[in-house]
Amino acid sequence: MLKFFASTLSSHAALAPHFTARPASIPMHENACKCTVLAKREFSPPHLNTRQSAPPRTKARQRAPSPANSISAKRTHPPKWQSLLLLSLLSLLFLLPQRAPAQNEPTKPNLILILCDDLGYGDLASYGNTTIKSPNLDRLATEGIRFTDFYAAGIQCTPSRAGLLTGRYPVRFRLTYSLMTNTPTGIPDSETLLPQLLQKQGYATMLAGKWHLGDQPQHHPLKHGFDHFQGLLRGHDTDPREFWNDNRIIEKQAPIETLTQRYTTAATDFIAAQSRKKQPFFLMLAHTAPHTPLTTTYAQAVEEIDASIGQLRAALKQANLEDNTLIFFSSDNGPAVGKEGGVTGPLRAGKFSTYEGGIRVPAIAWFPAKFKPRIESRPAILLDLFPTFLNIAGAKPQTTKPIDGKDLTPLLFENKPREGADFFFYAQDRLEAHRSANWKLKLPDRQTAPPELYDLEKDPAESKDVAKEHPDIVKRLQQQMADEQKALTSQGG
Ligand SMILES: [Ca+2]
Repeated sequence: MLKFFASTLSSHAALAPHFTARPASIPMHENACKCTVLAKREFSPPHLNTRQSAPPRTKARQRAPSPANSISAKRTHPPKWQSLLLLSLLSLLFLLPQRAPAQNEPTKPNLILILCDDLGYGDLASYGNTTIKSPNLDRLATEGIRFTDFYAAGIQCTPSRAGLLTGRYPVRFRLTYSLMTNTPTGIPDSETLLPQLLQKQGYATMLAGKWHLGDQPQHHPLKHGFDHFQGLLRGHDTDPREFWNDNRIIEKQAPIETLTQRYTTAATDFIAAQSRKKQPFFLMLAHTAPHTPLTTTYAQAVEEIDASIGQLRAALKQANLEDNTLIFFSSDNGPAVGKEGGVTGPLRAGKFSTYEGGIRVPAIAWFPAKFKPRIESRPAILLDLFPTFLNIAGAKPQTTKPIDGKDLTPLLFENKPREGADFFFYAQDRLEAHRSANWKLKLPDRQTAPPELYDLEKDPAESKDVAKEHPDIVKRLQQQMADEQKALTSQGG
């Protein structure tokens, strides 16, 4: 079954040969240099200007003096009635309302985040799968930036989503387990979520799909930054499977086989509505698939997600928003491995593990008007989307709390390195693994055993523990883990 994964991951191009040397349709810096003035005014990243160049100088300033103007200039004092008329006109101008924004004024980019539930690293053709068909995702990957070393923010649903929407390791606010039905725990009011800050930037916000950050009234997505919500408060493996439309339950037991299409329809309707309003939007499309239970095969569940991407792109095209919309596609954690689960490609273990199979996930960033297509092998993590999306929207995190994610706009827009090369991975509240550049230190499940060291560049499958060969590196990474825990404790969340 996994014959295609026999080759190592160190040569990602070999897994997806069609990604190599595809020319960008639009040169990345072409628009950037045209509109510096507006870029600084509208957004933080200077590369984000979209639709128009800086306003031209006024004709009066550009024009050489005409003979008529010269004659006027020779007059010493205009007649009194002319001065009065001028004063009246000026007064009238002050009384007029402020002008409405021009049609072609730059609009903030729309942000679409598509998050799958338990989609494995090896489940897509662009990541080496040869049995599941995903033409729409393949196209998204060839037109966008495909990450080879992208990490989830947790090893299971709730912590990963909490990290994604706050930009902070969820251990900081003790949301480290996936929530069950009717538990009092949920996303704390003290956390500021990405959609809340995007609302302040004038964005309309919608969650279509799964929330899983609490099912009590105070945890509802409409109370944490989403203007609209269509989907489930919990996983679809819980009973009852209530389907919500904003703050109302509209179906007590939503059939599993309808869910992907329902989320997709909600998402495309939202896109159409927003295009009519001409308001930027943040859409989080959080599929419950291909998490079990499934009413189809696993492959069909992934293929339905792929079809959903096709519908989403058709909706963007129909709304004429393709040039001003960023799509980020990823998964909340690795796949459940087993009969009904997905595949991790060459990676070790799966969901619930801090070996690569549990945390390394597919990730595609698509914004063809701005991103050059490429394969990106430098690591990044879902936590990074918080400061990245905020920067694109022209905002700062606006919180005094530490943010663990790093702004990826330099990496995405200008192919510059991400700030920081250290990534920490928690199993519930236990700091269990640390990646620093190509090295990964992994504490074993049995806490008495010594830590394992892997060179992910040479051995992405984590098959050969090289801790004994590199005691100095083990010591350095152990110290960094200890420092990280100390800092986290001293910051008090
Ligand atoms: Ca999950």
